[in-house]
Amino acid sequence: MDLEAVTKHSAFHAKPSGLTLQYGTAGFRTTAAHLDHIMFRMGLLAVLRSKHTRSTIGVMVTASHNPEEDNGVKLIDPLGEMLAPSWEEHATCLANAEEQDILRVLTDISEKESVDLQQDAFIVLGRDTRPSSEKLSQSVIDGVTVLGGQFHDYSLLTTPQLHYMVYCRNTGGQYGKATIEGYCQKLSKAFMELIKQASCSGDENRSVKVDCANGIGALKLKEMQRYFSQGLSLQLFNDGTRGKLNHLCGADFVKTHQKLPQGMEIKSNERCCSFDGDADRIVYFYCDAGGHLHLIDGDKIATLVSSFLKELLLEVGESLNIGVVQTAYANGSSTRYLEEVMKVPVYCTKTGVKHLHHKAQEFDIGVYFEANGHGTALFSKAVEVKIKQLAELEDEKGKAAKMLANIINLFNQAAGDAISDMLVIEAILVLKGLTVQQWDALYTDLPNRQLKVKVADRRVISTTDAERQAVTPPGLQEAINDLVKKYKLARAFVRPSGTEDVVRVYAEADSQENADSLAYEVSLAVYQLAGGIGERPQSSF
Ligand code: G16
Repeated sequence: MDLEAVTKHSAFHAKPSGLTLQYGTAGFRTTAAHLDHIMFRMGLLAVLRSKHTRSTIGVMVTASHNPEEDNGVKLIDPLGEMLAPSWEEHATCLANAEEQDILRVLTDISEKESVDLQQDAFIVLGRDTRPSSEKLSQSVIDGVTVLGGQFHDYSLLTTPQLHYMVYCRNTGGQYGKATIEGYCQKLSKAFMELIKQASCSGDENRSVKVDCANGIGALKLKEMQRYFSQGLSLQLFNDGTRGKLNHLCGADFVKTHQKLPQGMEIKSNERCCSFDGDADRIVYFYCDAGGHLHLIDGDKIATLVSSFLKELLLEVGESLNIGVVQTAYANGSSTRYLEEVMKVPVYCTKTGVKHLHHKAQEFDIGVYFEANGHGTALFSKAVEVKIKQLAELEDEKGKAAKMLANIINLFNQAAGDAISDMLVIEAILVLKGLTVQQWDALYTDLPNRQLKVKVADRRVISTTDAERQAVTPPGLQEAINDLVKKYKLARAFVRPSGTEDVVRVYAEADSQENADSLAYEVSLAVYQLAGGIGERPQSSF
């Protein structure tokens, strides 16, 4: 390590005094103006991680669903997964070190993790379309190069595309080619093969309107559209040419506010979907003849995917171990439907795809989706091999196995991916001959409401039982329990966000009015017991 060079360059990326940040749900996130030092330091850390794992590591500059003024960064581990938890701690430590302590922290990490400093390091970078992203990714590159790391800058990419690139590079190309072309070809080939296999005509309307949140998803869909245009026609809205990123549009807005995105012309019963700012989440929706919005969120995506996979497995004659992973945000109706009607085991983890992904790896086939539309399906290596063998058969079994093999190729198994998930959903709808309305009718969501409460320090809230119970501050869980008792079919929980400086509140009940009241009352309890700041929670939405 050229310690002198690190010190010199670090001074160009000074940490604002008094600023403390934590590696949260999906890396560091805050206002872009406060992130220069974080980017430089994550460049340094990525080099150490790459030397330690002897693999390519990814660094993605994005704040995903957050407002345009924010930005963020996360590191991607060798198999396209989120950074290992022990290294998240190193990241937080390095991010918050005072200037004079940087070298000591770097040395500590290297010693603790037995990093061979002579080892080569290779980093790949991607960034979203935020105005601040290009400059911030230059700061990452400064950190990478000062520690002698080599790099490749993919520049504009969706987050899941960078996860895919990392996975491809570290598996010797077995998973796919680590280029945009490789990504487009792999997904579109699988999609077109699946469409060809459809025996019934299904929903003839193979066109979807896509709200791109004014983000990177629009650019990448435009780039990719020609590869599958014969199978699916897309109409893109909020493509970034006019509106602001994530503002009144995008998956997070539609899901949280339960409102149609602005900037989209929608006729009744048209199939629509929304991506988020970095295209790692997707939700579907349509408006009925009465103008009522029907939201089809991550829970219903998990249901559609797992029921399709279960059916295929039956046809293939394989009884594999399939599991669905959700979080506390999963609608109670979805969990009931999966367990009682579909007879699929369901598991609940903490929020954050890293937790869901990890749990899903325990199954032959693990389907994980957060209600917000972030998710994918994972297939064990043994399953992939077996299905590929069966796909060689020229009988009905072989036909089902071919379908399954294509579905395996169509999923981005490195990370939840709005583009890949959209193609999977579209293929399943065609293959099953389902309309979006029939899909929606699988079960009825319990009315629910999500709110945010500002508090002085959201860390005063700690939780247990996959975030379904608050441990601190004292009295909060008891207050929630008392409020929940007032309503039918009710449930509520609170948790500190890992991507925004707020406490999140979730409530569901037998009617929208009751879900709204419960969410409001729980918000007031948070405000009173956890040190609320600013305006008190409002009861109107
Ligand atoms: C990120 C994570 C998701 C998580 C979301 C909200 O999404 O990847 O797993 O559900 O943040 O997290 P929190 O409630 O802790 O703020 P994204 O799409 O913003 O990267």
